[in-house]
Amino acid sequence: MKKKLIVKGMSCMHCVSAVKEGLSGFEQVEDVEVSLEDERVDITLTEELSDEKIKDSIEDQGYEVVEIKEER
Ligand SMILES: [Cu+2]
Repeated sequence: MKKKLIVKGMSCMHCVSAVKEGLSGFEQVEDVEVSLEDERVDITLTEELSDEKIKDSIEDQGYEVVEIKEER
């Protein structure tokens, strides 16, 4: 399962690692890919992880989640 997010506020590699690190704390997260240019965060999951938790994790780092789309 993949979740594709649009995230505002990421501006450099530090932001990318902060987002990745926050998400890697969830055992369901298998992989995280971030594109700064496109303001995208693609998360590969082994099991369902709620949008709420994903959103909280990223927003705790100081970034804004504007969209979450699910792909199976
Ligand atoms: Cu940054």
